[in-house]
Amino acid sequence: MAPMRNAAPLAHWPFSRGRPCSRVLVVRLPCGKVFPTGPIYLASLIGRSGAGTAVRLLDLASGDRSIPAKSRLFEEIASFRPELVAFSWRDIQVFSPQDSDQGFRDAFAFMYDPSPIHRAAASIRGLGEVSAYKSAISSNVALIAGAARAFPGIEVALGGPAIRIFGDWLEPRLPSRVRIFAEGDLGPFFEFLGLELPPDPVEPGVDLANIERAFPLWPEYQDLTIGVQTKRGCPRDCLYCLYPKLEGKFPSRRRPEAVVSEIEAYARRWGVRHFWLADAQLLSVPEDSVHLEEILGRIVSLGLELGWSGYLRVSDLEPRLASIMVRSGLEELEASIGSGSQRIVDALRLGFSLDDAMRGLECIAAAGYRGRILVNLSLNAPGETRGSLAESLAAVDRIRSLFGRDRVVPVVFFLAIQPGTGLEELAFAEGRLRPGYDPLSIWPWRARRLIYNPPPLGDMIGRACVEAFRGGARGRGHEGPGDRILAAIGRELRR
Ligand code: B12
Repeated sequence: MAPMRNAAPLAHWPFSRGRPCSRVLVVRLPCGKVFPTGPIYLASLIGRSGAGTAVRLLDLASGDRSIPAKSRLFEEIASFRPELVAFSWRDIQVFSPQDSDQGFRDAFAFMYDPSPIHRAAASIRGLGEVSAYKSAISSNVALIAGAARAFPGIEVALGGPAIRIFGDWLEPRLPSRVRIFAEGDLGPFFEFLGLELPPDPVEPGVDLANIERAFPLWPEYQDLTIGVQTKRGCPRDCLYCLYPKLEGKFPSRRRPEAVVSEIEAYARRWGVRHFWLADAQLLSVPEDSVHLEEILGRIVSLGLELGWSGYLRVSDLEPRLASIMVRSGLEELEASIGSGSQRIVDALRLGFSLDDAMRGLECIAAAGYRGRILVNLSLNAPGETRGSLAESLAAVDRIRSLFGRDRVVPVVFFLAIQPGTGLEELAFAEGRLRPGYDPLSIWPWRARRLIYNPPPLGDMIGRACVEAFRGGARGRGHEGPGDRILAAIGRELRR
C-alpha cells in the first residue's frame, strides 16, 4: 500500500470564496525543455475563474539554467510576493532506450553485456547515473521543501502529471504543509484557492497577452513545438497505460473553434510553426474522428502554414480524414502498433486489428503524406515469442514498403510497470513485483523490475539492445537505436 496523502480538512484551508487567493506563482520544476502546456493551462484557468487573481509562471526548464533553481525561485517569490506557490512536476521516470539515454544504455550493458569488462565499466558509470537520478528527484524535493521552510507565510501546493502517478510516494519526503494534489480533476485545488472552477475546465481559455505578462520567458519557445490539447480523457484499458487514470476515463472534447483559435494565436502572435496535439492519443475512439476532422478543417480554411504532430491510433483512419490531416500540415506521426503480432496486440488490450492499422497507414500514404512515421513497438510484451518478434520485424518492413525505408523510424520501448495499471497487476500475479514496492527506488536491482523484460526472451532482447547501443555494429551506425535493435534481434532470430 502507498502511504496516505496529506489532506487537511477544508475548514483549515486558508482561502475561501469570500477571500480567494489573490496572487499565485506557478512554478514548473526543472525537466527537459518542452513547452509548459500544463502550467500555461493551469494559469489560464485561474485567470478564467473571474476573481482577479494575479498569476505568474516561472519555468525552471527554460531561462538561465546556470543560475541555481533555488536562487531563481526565491528571487521570484521576493519580487512577486505570491500568497501561494503551485509547483508543477512533469516527469520523474524518464528512462527510454534512446541513444541519448546513457543511463538506460548502461543499465542494459550491466545486465546483459556478455563481456565482464563492459559490464564492470557500465556499473561504474551507472553509479553516477543512479546518483544523478536520485539527485534530480531530491533536488526538486529540496526546492519545494526549502521554499515551504523559507516562506512560512506562503501556501505551497504540488501537482502535475508526475504527482498524479507518484504523489503518494513523494508525500513522506515533503513537509506536511505542502498540499499535494494528486487527483485528476482540478476541483479540490480551486476549492483550496477559494476560486470557482470554470464549469468547462477542459477549456483553458489561453489569452496570449496575459501569458506574455505572466511568463516573460515565452520567447524561448517561439521556435520550438507548442503543445495544444484537443481533449482530455481516454476510455481505453490498454494493459500498461495509466492515461485513463491521469486524464479520466471519459473523453471531454474541447470546442474545435477554441482549439483552433489557440493555435491561430500562437501562429500569428508568436510566429509558432510547430505544434504537438498533446492528447493522450488522437482518435482514442471512433467518435473522435469527427472532432479531429473539424479542428483540422478549420486549420485548412484559415490557411495557417504550420506543421503538427501527435500520438495517433491509426486503425480508425479513413481516406477523408487522412487527406485533411495531410493538408492541415501533419509533419510527423507517432503510431503505436505495439507489435506486429495480433496475439500480442490483443494481450496488450490495445483494442484494434493490425489489418485496420495497416489500412489506416495506407490511407495516409495515399493522401500524399511526406513526413516520417515513428512506429512504436513494445518489445517482450506478455506472450512474446520468437515468432511474434519476427512478425514485428515483418510489420516494420511492410510499413517501409508503403513510405520508403528512410521515413519509417521504429521506436522501441520496453513496457514500464507503472502504478495502478493492468501490467502492475500482472507483475504481481507473476511474482515479479510485490505489493508495497517503491516505484521511485533508484537502486538498479529494484528499478530493473519496473521494466518488463521477462524470460525466456529477456536475455536475448537485452543482448540485442546492448549490441545496438554500442552503435555502428556491422556498419549500421547511421541508423537510429530502434533500427539497430531490430536488426540485432533479426540476427539473433536467424542464429
Ligand atoms: C504530450 C506528451 C509529451 C510530448 C510533449 C509535446 C509538447 N511539446 O507539448 C512529448 C512527446 C515531447 C513528451 C515527451 C516526454 N514525456 Co511526455 N507526455 C505527454 C502527455 C501524453 C500529455 C502531456 C500534456 O501536455 N498534457 C496536457 C496538459 C494540459 O496537461 P497536464 O500537463 O497534465 O496539466 C494539467 C494538470 O496536470 C494540471 N496541473 C499541472 N501542473 C499542476 C500543478 C498543480 C499544483 C495542480 C493542482 C495541477 C497542475 O493542470 C493542467 C491543466 O489541467 C503525458 C501523459 C498524459 N496523458 O498526461 C506524457 C507524460 C507527461 N510524459 C512523460 C514522460 C516520462 C516523457 C519523457 C521523459 C519520455 C521519454 N523517456 O522520452 C519525454 C521527455 C519530456 C521532457 N521534459 O523533455 C510522463 C511523465 C511522468 C513520468 N513517468 O515520469 C507522462 C505522464 C507519460 C507517462 N506514461 O508516464 N511527452
